[in-house]
Amino acid sequence: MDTVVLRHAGAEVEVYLFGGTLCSWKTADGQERIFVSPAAVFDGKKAIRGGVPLVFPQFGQPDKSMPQHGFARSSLWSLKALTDNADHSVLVLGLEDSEATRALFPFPFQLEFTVVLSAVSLRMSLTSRNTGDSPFNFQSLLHTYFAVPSIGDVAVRGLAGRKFIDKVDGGAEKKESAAQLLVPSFTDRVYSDPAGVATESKDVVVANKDGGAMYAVSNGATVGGAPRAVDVVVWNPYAEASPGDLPPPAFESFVCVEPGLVATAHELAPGAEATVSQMIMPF
Ligand code: TA6
Repeated sequence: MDTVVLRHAGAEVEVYLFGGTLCSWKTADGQERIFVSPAAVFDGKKAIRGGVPLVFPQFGQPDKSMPQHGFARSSLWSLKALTDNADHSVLVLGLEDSEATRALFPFPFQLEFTVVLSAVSLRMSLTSRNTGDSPFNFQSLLHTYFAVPSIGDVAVRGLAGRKFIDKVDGGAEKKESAAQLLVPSFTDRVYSDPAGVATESKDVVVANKDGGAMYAVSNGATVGGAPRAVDVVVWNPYAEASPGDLPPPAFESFVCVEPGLVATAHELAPGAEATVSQMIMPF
């Protein structure tokens, strides 16, 4: 399966054209920062388990006629641009509607996945553009699998006070009271802002619960060019919810922190675009 490798100042990312899935980010010290399951299937049919799967036009499976998390992560993307300058190197992949996608989602669209690699950071953004003349509803998300030494030692800081949907507790709506979210067991939460209140980004730190920070993560979203409250999903299945291509103990080695427009479906007007972005700085 074809990949594109981007290098800058000793750092390197590798992105599969299949799914547009970024499957490796090595910082200049050689450390791999992105998790991919040892049992990931690379058959060009099934979405790659791990990396940064691109979720569009649905999150989960509200439309049962469409695959879980939509079709973007199991479609063949094309290379649109590769550019370099002193500060960073940029890769742009594209996906647009086809007969296959229109059979599932009857609207013209263009997606762009942009990767900006610098010596000290990785910035990703998924832009969805409505290229038709009718509005459509969509969800989109960057499903980032962060490599960690041990999920039991992970804390996610910065979500205190946020509302979240607890998918492990029947979708109950709760409010985060902890200064740092620990992930000691199966966790599947969608953090969102009170409707119509916040437009700011949701910046978090993925850390060791006993202290040291691992990743500073800035998450943002826009719809129609205006900032929109980004949602952040935190997931780890532990053994009990691990899918077949993620056999235990693989769950030990990652935490998913996923920026998206997913708490509700969003309408995109003809000609408008929406972007979900994530900027990661490892410590
Ligand atoms: O982002 C969390 C989540 O929606 C979980 O509910 C779980 O389904 C996970 O995505 C993985 O989904 P997948 O379709 O990749 O197995």
